[in-house]
Amino acid sequence: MANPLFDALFGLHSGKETPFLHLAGGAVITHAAFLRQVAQFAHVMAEMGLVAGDRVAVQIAKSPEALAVYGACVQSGLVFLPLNTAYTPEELRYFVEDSGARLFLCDAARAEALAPIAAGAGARLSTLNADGSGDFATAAAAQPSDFATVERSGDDLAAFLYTSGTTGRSKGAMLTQTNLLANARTLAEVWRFSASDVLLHALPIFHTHGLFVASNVTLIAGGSMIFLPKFDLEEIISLLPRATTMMGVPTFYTRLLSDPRFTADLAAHMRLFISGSAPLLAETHREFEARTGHRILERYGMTETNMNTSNPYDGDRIAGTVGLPLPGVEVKITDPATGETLPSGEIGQIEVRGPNVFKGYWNMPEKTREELRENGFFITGDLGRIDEAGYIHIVGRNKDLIISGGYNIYPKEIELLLDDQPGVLESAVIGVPHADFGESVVGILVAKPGATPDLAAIKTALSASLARFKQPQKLILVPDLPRNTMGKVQKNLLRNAYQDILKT
Ligand code: MCA
Ligand code: AMP
Repeated sequence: MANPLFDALFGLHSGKETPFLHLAGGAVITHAAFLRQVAQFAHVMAEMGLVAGDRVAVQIAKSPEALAVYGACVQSGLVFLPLNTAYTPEELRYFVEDSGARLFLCDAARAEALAPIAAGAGARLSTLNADGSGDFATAAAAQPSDFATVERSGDDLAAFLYTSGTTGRSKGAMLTQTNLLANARTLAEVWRFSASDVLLHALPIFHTHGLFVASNVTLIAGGSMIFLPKFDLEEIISLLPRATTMMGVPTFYTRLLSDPRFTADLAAHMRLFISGSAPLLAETHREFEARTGHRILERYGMTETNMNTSNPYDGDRIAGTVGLPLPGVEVKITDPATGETLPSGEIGQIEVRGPNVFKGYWNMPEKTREELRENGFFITGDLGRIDEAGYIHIVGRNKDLIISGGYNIYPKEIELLLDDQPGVLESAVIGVPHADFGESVVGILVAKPGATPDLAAIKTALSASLARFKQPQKLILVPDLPRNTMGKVQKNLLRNAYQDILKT
C-alpha cells in the first residue's frame, strides 16, 4: 500500500460529496471538498521544499483548515507536530528547536513574536489564521486540488506529540503510521462508528484526544463531525440534538450536568458519550445516568500509546474503571521496583504493549530505554489494578503530574521557574481538587532567610513564561516544606493540608 494512514483515513473518501464537517454557522464541508484542500496544502509544502520525514510544527486555532494541515502532512509523508494554542513564545521555542521543524505555522497575530524563534531554529514561518486566511492559505488557493500521495510504510513517522517530563523537559513522542492506524481501526470497531455518525467535537485538536481519537475515528468510519472551536455550553446544548456521539474530558460532562437544560430528552437520540484524559468521578458517571439514562463510556490512553483500554460498548460500563484492554493491546500490572508481574488484584504500575505503542522519544534514547522496555512494554507511570472481571482501575500515579481540565501539567516545570524568583528559596507545586477542572495548580513557597517574596510580582513573572492553564491559582508562603527521612518533599501531606483551598 502506498501510504497506509492516508489511504485509510482520507483517500477512502475521495469524490464523496457527503458531509464531513458541520460548522457552527451552518456551513458544511464535504469529504471531497476537505480532501481538495488537503491536496492544495500538500502542494504548498512541497513547493516550500519539504520532503518526507520533515517536521511541521503548528500553533494555530482549531478550524477546518487546521485539520487539513494534518491531512496534508499525512499525504506528504511529513511529521505533524501540533502545539497547544495557549503556549507562550518561551514555551514554543523549545518545541520548534528540539524537533528541528522545517516549517512553523502560526496565527498572523503572533508572527512577529515567533519570527525570531523560527529563524533561530532554521524553520520557515508561515501563517494560517482561525478564519482560514493567512499567507499559507493564500499560497494554497492557486494550487491543484489533487496531489500524488507520497509513499510511506507503517513504520514511518506520522506525528510528534510533546509530552512533559518529570524532569521538566518535554519529550517528543514519535508516533508511526501504524500506531495511529491500528488504534483508529480498533476504536471505530469497538465503539461501532459508522458513516451515519455525527460526532459533537468540542475538544482541541493539538492533543491525542481531539486529533487522533475523535478525528481519526470519524475519518476512518466516513462519518461527520460538528466541529466547534471550543467547548461552549450554550452551543453544545443547542447542537446536541443534531449529534449521535460525543467525546470529552470529565469537565465537559460536569459542565453539562450543571445546566438544568441538559435533560434526558436532549440526549435521547444520542448513541454514545465517551470520556477520557482524566479520571471521571464515579459520582459523575452515576449522576449522568440518572439524568439521561446514558452510561458514559470511559476509556484510558496516553500520548505515547493512544488508547489502551475501554469500557465495553455492549457489556457493563463500570463507573470508576477504565474498562478492559482493547483488542490487540496487552496490559499488565508490575512491581515498580522489580518490573515483575504482580498477582492479579494487586496494585502496581500499569504497563502496556501493542501496535498502538509509540516508537520512542525523539533524540532521547535514554528516556526511551527507561520507559519503553526491549520487550515492547511501555511503563505508563500510572498505578492500577485489574479486578476479577478483568477491568482496570487506575488508583494513582507513579509520576508527579497534575491533570487540570484534561491538560497535563508537570509540577517540575513550574517549580523550576518559582525557584528562580527573587526571595524564593524553594517551592513545591501540587494539584488540589477543583470543582470545574478536577484538579488545579497551587504553588507552595519557602522564602530565603530574611526575604519576603512579592507574590503578585511572581504571578506576573510566571504569566510571561507559562501558558495560562499551568499558572498556579494560588501561591502560599510557608516556613518550610514537609520532607521524609530521605529529604524528599512529601507532596501527599501538602495535598491533604490544602485540599480545600480552591473550594469556595
Ligand atoms: C482553560 N483554562 C484552564 C483550562 N482551560 N485552566 C486550567 N485548566 C484548563 N484545562 C483557563 C483559561 O485560560 C481561562 O483563564 C480560565 O481557565 C477559564 O477559561 P474557560 O473559558 O472556562 O475555559 P474553557 O475554554 O472553557 O476551557 C476549559 C476546557 C478546556 C473546556 C476544559 O481546557 C478543554 O477543552 N480541555 C480539554 C483538554 C484536552 O483535550 N485534553 C486531552 C489531552 P483566564 O480566565 O485567566 O483567561 S490528550 C490526553 O490526555 C490523553 C492522551 C487521553 O487519554 O486523551
Ligand atoms: P497525556 O500526557 O496527555 O498523554 O496523558 C496521559 C495520562 O492521562 C495518563 O497517563 C493518565 O494518567 C491520564 N488519563 C487518561 N485517561 C484517563 C482516565 N480515563 N482515567 C484516569 N486517568 C486518565
